Amino acid sequence: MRFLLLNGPNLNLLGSREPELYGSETLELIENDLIAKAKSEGVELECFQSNSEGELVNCIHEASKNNVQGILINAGAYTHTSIALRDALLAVAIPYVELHLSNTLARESFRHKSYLSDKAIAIISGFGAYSYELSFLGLLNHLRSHK
Ligand code: CA2
Repeated sequence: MRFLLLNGPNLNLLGSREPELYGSETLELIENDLIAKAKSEGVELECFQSNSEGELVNCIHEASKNNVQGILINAGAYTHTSIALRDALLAVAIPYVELHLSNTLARESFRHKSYLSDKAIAIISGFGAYSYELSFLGLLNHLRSHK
């Protein structure tokens, strides 16, 4: 099986700023841990981060050509603004899990709106870096039981 992990704007700064909010692990560490976890489950995990909405859309299009079966996405602030990302995910029709480090519903009201949630398999929010592992396990379980 092949999965894609997508990270949106500013998540490249993880580990360097605001550790009280987003934890002290770098994105590279989170990605490498998840690649190893995925490998142990027989899943090939591709990782991509961009601060640009268009690049994220292009990566979702590529996922469809590359036979990606599931997507884990932390779209960062684009979660709350991007109809383009929503449309891309719906266009390729690849099952996805929306994930967040923080509990977005416990934060400012502008973070309560998500353009991705209602079409996601599930939402994992608030477990810090562990949200990535939980999302991976949930997506894997979902796809194995919905063959
Ligand atoms: O909690 C999450 O994972 C978020 O997707 C993070 C986004 C935020 O806009 C969403 O509402 C919730 C912000 C990512 C910013 O990442 C930083 C990492 C380190 C230092 C500064 C920002």
